[in-house]
Amino acid sequence: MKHAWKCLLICAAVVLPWDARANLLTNPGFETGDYTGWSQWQPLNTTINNWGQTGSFSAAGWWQTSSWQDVSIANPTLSYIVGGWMFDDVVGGESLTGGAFASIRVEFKNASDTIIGTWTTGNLTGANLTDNSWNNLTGLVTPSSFGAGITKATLAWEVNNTGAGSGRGIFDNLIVEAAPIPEASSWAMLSVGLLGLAGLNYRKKLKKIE
Ligand SMILES: [Ca+2]
Ligand SMILES: [Ca+2]
Repeated sequence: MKHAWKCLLICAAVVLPWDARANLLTNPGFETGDYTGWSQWQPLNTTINNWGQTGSFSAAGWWQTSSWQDVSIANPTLSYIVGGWMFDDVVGGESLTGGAFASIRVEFKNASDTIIGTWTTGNLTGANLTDNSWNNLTGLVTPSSFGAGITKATLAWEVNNTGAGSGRGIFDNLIVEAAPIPEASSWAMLSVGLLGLAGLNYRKKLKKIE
């Protein structure tokens, strides 16, 4: 039985593509302690917090700033998890108010950098976010549903305002990742493994009865 489990685990590790999928973004949780991997507009309006949704750091921006990163989309017909997490720091007096807002968006582009379609959280204020907690702003999107020819995506987070806004947009664990959908053949192989295990169990029981 021990060997059967070992066999199944090895089998699952080899055939299931779960291990292969990964967040396409570099430094998505700012765990380098800086903006490595990110391009920035108005970088003087950003800082790095020494706390985060996970890990030790998160990104913060105020007034007018944005930060973005390009990734390749290998297969636009797959489902992708996109977006990230935002904190509404009411207790720290940093909630977005007075016309300040923040957003996360993913622009899906063709090889000529033409935007084919955009996924976005929309413009969010403190009123849109749960106080003093990390808000999950991830979504599932199939890039090809926007149109043909998508080869890359740009994830951007932005903080802006319509006047005398205050507060900060606080971001962590941004993500562009192909969703874990094991291929049919993988499921078939795993099923064979499970059936094999069930068979071994059955034979063991028979032996006990004998
Ligand atoms: Ca982090
Ligand atoms: Ca709120």
